[in-house]
Amino acid sequence: MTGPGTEFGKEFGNDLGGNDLNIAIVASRFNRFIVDQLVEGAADAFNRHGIDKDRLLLVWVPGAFELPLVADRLASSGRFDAVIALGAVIRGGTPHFEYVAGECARGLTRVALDNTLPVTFGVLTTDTVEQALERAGTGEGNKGYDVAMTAIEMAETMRVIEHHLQDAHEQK
Ligand code: INI
Repeated sequence: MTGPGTEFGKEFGNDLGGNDLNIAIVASRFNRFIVDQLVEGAADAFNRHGIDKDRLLLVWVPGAFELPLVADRLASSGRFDAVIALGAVIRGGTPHFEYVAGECARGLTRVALDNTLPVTFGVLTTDTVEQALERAGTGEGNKGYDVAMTAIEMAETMRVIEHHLQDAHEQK
């Protein structure tokens, strides 16, 4: 946020969205006992925010590598204000980890930019199952909850910017 003496004609991006958002979650079944906890965390965030369940869609895919494709289809449908990707990629000493985690992150970034839509990254990438469980609710918070709140905030920011740009265009 801005400090004393800083002046801007407009400042956006500090607000949470309303409860009229349509949000899609795509979640991976790999390490499902962890991802289930992330889905619960996201559901808790929606619930606290008063978003009706009819506005929410949940799609399961086999693994984190499959998240970007379905996220892209949902994002390009025009039906959602944000897409949330949830998964758990655990190193377990294999180089496969780098490919799955890296391509998943790269793919989801592309989905957001190609569709100009908030896509939040709730894919845990950890060395061990214990670390993943900690971030899925048993320790320091729940990543699913956090990325759901980020999606709610980003959806509102995009909406506000859109209105502002539209108004500016009409006044020209
Ligand atoms: N998928 C995950 O979501 N997490 C993992 O830890 C994982 N590991 O370790 O392999 C994983 N692999 C499967 C991958 O996401 C794809 O489903 C598979 O390669 C088929 O495309």
